[in-house]
Amino acid sequence: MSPLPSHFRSAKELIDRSNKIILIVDERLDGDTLGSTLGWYFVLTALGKSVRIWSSKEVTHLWDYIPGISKIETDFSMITTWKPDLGIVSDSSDGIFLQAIIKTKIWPLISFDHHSKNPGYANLNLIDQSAASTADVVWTFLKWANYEIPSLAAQALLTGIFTDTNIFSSSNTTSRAVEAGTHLISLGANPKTIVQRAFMNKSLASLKLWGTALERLFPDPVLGGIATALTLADFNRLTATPEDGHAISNFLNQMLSEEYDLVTVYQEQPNFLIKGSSRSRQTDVAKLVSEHYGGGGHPLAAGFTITNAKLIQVGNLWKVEKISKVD
Ligand SMILES: [Mn+2]
Repeated sequence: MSPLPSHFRSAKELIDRSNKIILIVDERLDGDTLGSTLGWYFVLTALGKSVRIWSSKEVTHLWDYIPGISKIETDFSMITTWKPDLGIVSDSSDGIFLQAIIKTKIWPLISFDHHSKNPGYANLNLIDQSAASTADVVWTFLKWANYEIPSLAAQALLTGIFTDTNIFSSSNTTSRAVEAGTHLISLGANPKTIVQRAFMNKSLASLKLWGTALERLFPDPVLGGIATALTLADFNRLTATPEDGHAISNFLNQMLSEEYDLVTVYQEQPNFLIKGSSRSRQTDVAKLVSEHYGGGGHPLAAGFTITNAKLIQVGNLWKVEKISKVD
Protein backbone atom coordinates (compact mmCIF):
# COMPACT_ATOMS: atom_id res chain seq x y z
CA MET A 1 0.00 0.00 0.00
CA SER A 2 1.45 3.32 -1.02
CA PRO A 3 0.64 6.21 1.26
CA LEU A 4 -2.19 8.33 -0.13
CA PRO A 5 -1.71 12.06 -0.56
CA SER A 6 -4.46 12.54 2.04
CA HIS A 7 -2.19 10.77 4.55
CA PHE A 8 0.58 13.17 3.57
CA ARG A 9 -1.71 16.15 4.10
CA SER A 10 -2.93 14.88 7.47
CA ALA A 11 0.65 14.16 8.59
CA LYS A 12 1.80 17.65 7.57
CA GLU A 13 -1.12 19.25 9.41
CA LEU A 14 -0.29 17.29 12.56
CA ILE A 15 3.39 18.21 12.37
CA ASP A 16 2.68 21.87 11.60
CA ARG A 17 0.46 22.30 14.63
CA SER A 18 2.66 20.37 17.10
CA ASN A 19 5.43 22.05 19.09
CA LYS A 20 6.80 19.22 21.23
CA ILE A 21 7.55 16.19 19.13
CA ILE A 22 8.95 12.92 20.38
CA LEU A 23 10.77 10.63 17.98
CA ILE A 24 10.61 7.00 19.02
CA VAL A 25 13.07 4.24 18.19
CA ASP A 26 11.65 0.81 18.87
CA GLU A 27 12.22 -2.78 17.75
CA ARG A 28 15.49 -2.62 15.81
CA LEU A 29 18.50 -0.32 15.82
CA ASP A 30 19.83 -0.25 12.31
CA GLY A 31 21.13 2.40 9.93
CA ASP A 32 17.69 3.00 8.45
CA THR A 33 15.84 3.25 11.75
CA LEU A 34 18.42 5.57 13.28
CA GLY A 35 19.12 7.51 10.06
CA SER A 36 15.41 8.17 9.45
CA THR A 37 14.85 9.18 13.07
CA LEU A 38 17.83 11.54 13.19
CA GLY A 39 16.86 12.94 9.79
CA TRP A 40 13.56 13.89 11.39
CA TYR A 41 15.38 15.36 14.38
CA PHE A 42 17.28 17.91 12.30
CA VAL A 43 14.33 18.71 10.01
CA LEU A 44 11.95 19.33 12.91
CA THR A 45 14.54 21.31 14.88
CA ALA A 46 15.06 23.55 11.82
CA LEU A 47 11.26 24.06 11.76
CA GLY A 48 11.56 25.47 15.30
CA LYS A 49 10.03 22.46 17.05
CA SER A 50 11.17 21.18 20.40
CA VAL A 51 12.29 17.61 19.69
CA ARG A 52 13.43 14.71 21.85
CA ILE A 53 14.29 11.15 20.92
CA TRP A 54 13.56 8.07 23.00
CA SER A 55 14.83 4.57 22.28
CA SER A 56 13.63 1.35 23.90
CA LYS A 57 17.23 0.04 23.67
CA GLU A 58 20.70 1.46 24.28
CA VAL A 59 22.35 2.54 21.05
CA THR A 60 25.75 0.91 20.50
CA HIS A 61 28.91 2.78 19.46
CA LEU A 62 28.53 1.22 16.02
CA TRP A 63 26.29 4.14 15.09
CA ASP A 64 28.34 6.98 16.56
CA TYR A 65 28.99 8.44 13.12
CA ILE A 66 25.32 9.30 12.48
CA PRO A 67 24.89 12.97 13.37
CA GLY A 68 22.81 13.60 16.48
CA ILE A 69 23.09 10.05 17.83
CA SER A 70 24.00 11.37 21.31
CA LYS A 71 20.57 13.06 21.48
CA ILE A 72 18.92 9.68 21.96
CA GLU A 73 17.57 9.09 25.47
CA THR A 74 16.57 5.78 26.99
CA ASP A 75 14.92 6.85 30.24
CA PHE A 76 11.32 5.73 29.90
CA SER A 77 9.98 8.26 32.41
CA MET A 78 10.92 11.07 30.04
CA ILE A 79 8.09 10.00 27.75
CA THR A 80 5.40 10.75 30.28
CA THR A 81 6.98 13.70 32.09
CA TRP A 82 7.87 15.71 28.97
CA LYS A 83 4.29 15.56 27.61
CA PRO A 84 4.85 15.78 23.85
CA ASP A 85 2.02 16.74 21.44
CA LEU A 86 3.03 14.28 18.75
CA GLY A 87 5.09 11.12 18.27
CA ILE A 88 6.85 10.07 15.08
CA VAL A 89 8.26 6.58 14.66
CA SER A 90 10.35 5.46 11.72
CA ASP A 91 11.05 1.93 10.48
CA SER A 92 9.29 0.09 13.30
CA SER A 93 7.13 -2.62 11.82
CA ASP A 94 5.61 -4.45 14.75
CA GLY A 95 5.33 -1.59 17.20
CA ILE A 96 4.48 -3.79 20.18
CA PHE A 97 5.53 -1.06 22.59
CA LEU A 98 3.95 1.60 20.40
CA GLN A 99 0.59 -0.13 20.28
CA ALA A 100 0.52 0.14 24.06
CA ILE A 101 1.30 3.86 23.75
CA ILE A 102 -1.52 4.30 21.25
CA LYS A 103 -3.98 2.59 23.60
CA THR A 104 -3.14 5.14 26.27
CA LYS A 105 -3.99 7.92 23.76
CA ILE A 106 -1.18 10.04 25.20
CA TRP A 107 -0.53 11.70 21.84
CA PRO A 108 -1.14 11.02 18.16
CA LEU A 109 1.50 8.90 16.49
CA ILE A 110 2.68 8.97 12.86
CA SER A 111 4.54 5.95 11.53
CA PHE A 112 6.86 6.00 8.52
CA ASP A 113 7.87 2.55 7.31
CA HIS A 114 8.55 0.25 4.37
CA HIS A 115 7.99 -3.19 5.96
CA SER A 116 5.18 -5.32 4.55
CA LYS A 117 4.38 -6.76 7.97
CA ASN A 118 3.59 -3.34 9.48
CA PRO A 119 -0.03 -3.73 10.66
CA GLY A 120 -0.70 0.03 10.66
CA TYR A 121 -0.72 0.46 14.44
CA ALA A 122 -0.28 4.24 14.43
CA ASN A 123 -2.92 6.95 14.00
CA LEU A 124 -1.39 7.80 10.63
CA ASN A 125 0.55 5.15 8.78
CA LEU A 126 2.77 6.25 5.90
CA ILE A 127 3.90 2.83 4.80
CA ASP A 128 5.35 2.32 1.36
CA GLN A 129 6.39 -1.27 0.76
CA SER A 130 7.87 -0.37 -2.61
CA ALA A 131 10.45 1.88 -0.95
CA ALA A 132 14.01 0.61 -0.51
CA SER A 133 14.28 2.20 2.93
CA THR A 134 12.20 4.12 5.42
CA ALA A 135 14.66 6.98 4.88
CA ASP A 136 13.45 7.39 1.34
CA VAL A 137 9.80 7.29 2.49
CA VAL A 138 10.71 10.13 4.86
CA TRP A 139 12.60 11.96 2.07
CA THR A 140 9.58 11.64 -0.26
CA PHE A 141 7.37 13.15 2.41
CA LEU A 142 9.79 15.96 3.29
CA LYS A 143 10.06 16.95 -0.38
CA TRP A 144 6.28 16.85 -0.80
CA ALA A 145 5.82 18.92 2.39
CA ASN A 146 8.49 21.36 1.21
CA TYR A 147 10.33 21.15 4.52
CA GLU A 148 13.95 22.27 4.54
CA ILE A 149 16.41 19.36 4.82
CA PRO A 150 19.53 20.64 6.66
CA SER A 151 22.84 18.98 5.78
CA LEU A 152 22.90 16.97 9.03
CA ALA A 153 19.44 15.60 8.22
CA ALA A 154 20.67 14.77 4.71
CA GLN A 155 23.62 12.88 6.20
CA ALA A 156 21.36 10.88 8.53
CA LEU A 157 18.84 10.03 5.80
CA LEU A 158 21.56 9.00 3.35
CA THR A 159 22.84 6.60 6.03
CA GLY A 160 19.42 4.90 6.02
CA ILE A 161 19.38 4.64 2.24
CA PHE A 162 22.96 3.38 1.97
CA THR A 163 22.63 0.78 4.73
CA ASP A 164 19.29 -0.61 3.48
CA THR A 165 20.45 -0.82 -0.15
CA ASN A 166 24.08 -1.78 0.47
CA ILE A 167 25.05 1.41 -1.33
CA PHE A 168 22.58 0.94 -4.19
CA SER A 169 23.72 -2.62 -4.86
CA SER A 170 20.95 -4.75 -3.36
CA SER A 171 17.92 -5.91 -5.32
CA ASN A 172 15.55 -3.59 -3.44
CA THR A 173 17.35 -0.53 -4.87
CA THR A 174 14.93 1.70 -6.76
CA SER A 175 15.40 4.75 -8.95
CA ARG A 176 13.69 6.73 -6.20
CA ALA A 177 16.34 5.62 -3.67
CA VAL A 178 19.07 6.76 -6.07
CA GLU A 179 17.23 10.03 -6.73
CA ALA A 180 16.91 10.59 -2.97
CA GLY A 181 20.63 9.83 -2.54
CA THR A 182 21.59 12.29 -5.27
CA HIS A 183 19.42 14.99 -3.73
CA LEU A 184 20.75 14.37 -0.21
CA ILE A 185 24.36 14.55 -1.44
CA SER A 186 23.54 17.85 -3.16
CA LEU A 187 22.29 19.07 0.24
CA GLY A 188 25.63 18.29 1.88
CA ALA A 189 25.55 14.60 2.82
CA ASN A 190 28.98 12.97 2.63
CA PRO A 191 28.77 9.45 1.14
CA LYS A 192 32.38 8.61 1.92
CA THR A 193 31.91 8.85 5.70
CA ILE A 194 28.95 6.49 5.55
CA VAL A 195 30.67 3.95 3.31
CA GLN A 196 33.74 3.88 5.54
CA ARG A 197 31.93 3.76 8.84
CA ALA A 198 29.00 1.53 7.90
CA PHE A 199 30.71 -0.97 5.63
CA MET A 200 34.41 -0.94 6.51
CA ASN A 201 36.16 0.22 9.67
CA LYS A 202 36.12 -3.25 11.24
CA SER A 203 37.92 -3.94 14.51
CA LEU A 204 40.39 -6.84 14.71
CA ALA A 205 37.88 -8.77 16.82
CA SER A 206 35.25 -8.21 14.18
CA LEU A 207 37.50 -9.37 11.31
CA LYS A 208 38.46 -12.49 13.26
CA LEU A 209 34.77 -13.19 13.86
CA TRP A 210 34.14 -12.82 10.12
CA GLY A 211 37.04 -15.22 9.53
CA THR A 212 35.40 -17.79 11.80
CA ALA A 213 32.08 -17.32 9.99
CA LEU A 214 33.75 -17.84 6.61
CA GLU A 215 35.60 -20.93 7.74
CA ARG A 216 32.41 -22.58 9.03
CA LEU A 217 30.22 -22.27 5.91
CA PHE A 218 28.03 -25.36 5.49
CA PRO A 219 24.97 -26.42 3.49
CA ASP A 220 21.95 -25.72 5.70
CA PRO A 221 19.76 -28.86 5.92
CA VAL A 222 16.87 -26.91 7.44
CA LEU A 223 16.46 -23.73 5.38
CA GLY A 224 18.50 -24.81 2.36
CA GLY A 225 21.29 -22.76 0.86
CA ILE A 226 24.47 -21.99 2.76
CA ALA A 227 24.76 -21.11 6.42
CA THR A 228 27.31 -20.35 9.06
CA ALA A 229 27.26 -20.48 12.84
CA LEU A 230 28.82 -18.31 15.54
CA THR A 231 28.67 -19.48 19.13
CA LEU A 232 28.87 -17.59 22.40
CA ALA A 233 32.28 -19.22 22.88
CA ASP A 234 33.43 -17.56 19.62
CA PHE A 235 32.26 -14.15 20.78
CA ASN A 236 33.97 -14.63 24.15
CA ARG A 237 37.21 -15.99 22.68
CA LEU A 238 37.49 -13.09 20.24
CA THR A 239 35.99 -10.48 22.60
CA ALA A 240 33.55 -9.71 19.81
CA THR A 241 30.03 -8.32 20.20
CA PRO A 242 26.83 -9.33 18.36
CA GLU A 243 27.20 -6.07 16.40
CA ASP A 244 30.51 -7.36 15.03
CA GLY A 245 28.55 -10.08 13.25
CA HIS A 246 25.94 -7.62 12.08
CA ALA A 247 26.62 -7.51 8.32
CA ILE A 248 27.96 -11.00 7.66
CA SER A 249 24.73 -12.25 6.05
CA ASN A 250 24.57 -9.30 3.63
CA PHE A 251 28.22 -9.74 2.78
CA LEU A 252 27.86 -13.47 2.09
CA ASN A 253 24.72 -12.94 0.04
CA GLN A 254 26.68 -10.58 -2.18
CA MET A 255 29.87 -12.59 -2.34
CA LEU A 256 28.60 -16.16 -2.84
CA SER A 257 28.53 -17.50 -6.39
CA GLU A 258 25.22 -17.69 -8.26
CA GLU A 259 24.58 -21.33 -7.41
CA TYR A 260 23.78 -20.30 -3.83
CA ASP A 261 20.60 -18.31 -3.59
CA LEU A 262 20.20 -18.29 0.17
CA VAL A 263 22.48 -17.67 3.12
CA THR A 264 21.75 -17.76 6.84
CA VAL A 265 23.91 -16.70 9.77
CA TYR A 266 23.07 -18.34 13.12
CA GLN A 267 24.46 -16.50 16.14
CA GLU A 268 24.22 -17.64 19.73
CA GLN A 269 23.37 -14.95 22.26
CA PRO A 270 23.25 -15.11 26.05
CA ASN A 271 20.32 -16.85 27.77
CA PHE A 272 20.12 -19.64 25.21
CA LEU A 273 18.90 -17.45 22.40
CA ILE A 274 19.87 -17.95 18.78
CA LYS A 275 19.47 -15.01 16.42
CA GLY A 276 19.25 -15.86 12.74
CA SER A 277 19.65 -13.64 9.73
CA SER A 278 18.74 -14.91 6.26
CA ARG A 279 19.42 -13.23 2.93
CA SER A 280 18.63 -14.34 -0.59
CA ARG A 281 18.53 -13.12 -4.15
CA GLN A 282 15.22 -14.78 -5.11
CA THR A 283 13.87 -17.10 -2.43
CA ASP A 284 11.22 -15.55 -0.16
CA VAL A 285 13.19 -15.86 3.08
CA ALA A 286 10.57 -14.01 5.14
CA LYS A 287 8.12 -16.85 4.35
CA LEU A 288 10.78 -19.53 4.79
CA VAL A 289 12.04 -18.40 8.19
CA SER A 290 8.52 -17.77 9.42
CA GLU A 291 7.59 -21.39 8.55
CA HIS A 292 10.65 -22.87 10.26
CA TYR A 293 11.48 -20.52 13.08
CA GLY A 294 8.60 -18.04 13.38
CA GLY A 295 10.53 -14.97 12.22
CA GLY A 296 9.88 -12.53 9.40
CA GLY A 297 11.04 -9.44 7.54
CA HIS A 298 11.40 -8.65 3.86
CA PRO A 299 11.20 -11.29 1.08
CA LEU A 300 14.96 -11.11 0.49
CA ALA A 301 16.12 -10.19 4.00
CA ALA A 302 14.59 -11.73 7.09
CA GLY A 303 15.46 -12.62 10.66
CA PHE A 304 14.36 -14.90 13.49
CA THR A 305 15.00 -15.70 17.14
CA ILE A 306 15.02 -19.21 18.57
CA THR A 307 14.60 -19.47 22.33
CA ASN A 308 15.92 -22.20 24.62
CA ALA A 309 18.42 -23.45 22.10
CA LYS A 310 22.11 -23.72 21.39
CA LEU A 311 24.25 -24.43 18.35
CA ILE A 312 26.03 -27.75 18.16
CA GLN A 313 28.52 -29.03 15.61
CA VAL A 314 27.75 -32.35 13.92
CA GLY A 315 30.54 -33.20 11.52
CA ASN A 316 30.83 -30.25 9.16
CA LEU A 317 27.29 -29.05 9.90
CA TRP A 318 25.93 -26.92 12.69
CA LYS A 319 22.54 -27.67 14.15
CA VAL A 320 20.08 -25.86 16.35
CA GLU A 321 19.49 -28.00 19.41
CA LYS A 322 16.56 -27.20 21.65
CA ILE A 323 17.25 -27.53 25.36
CA SER A 324 14.81 -27.93 28.21
CA LYS A 325 13.19 -24.64 29.03
CA VAL A 326 15.22 -22.09 30.94
CA ASP A 327 13.50 -19.17 32.63
MN1 LIG B 1 14.59 -0.30 6.69
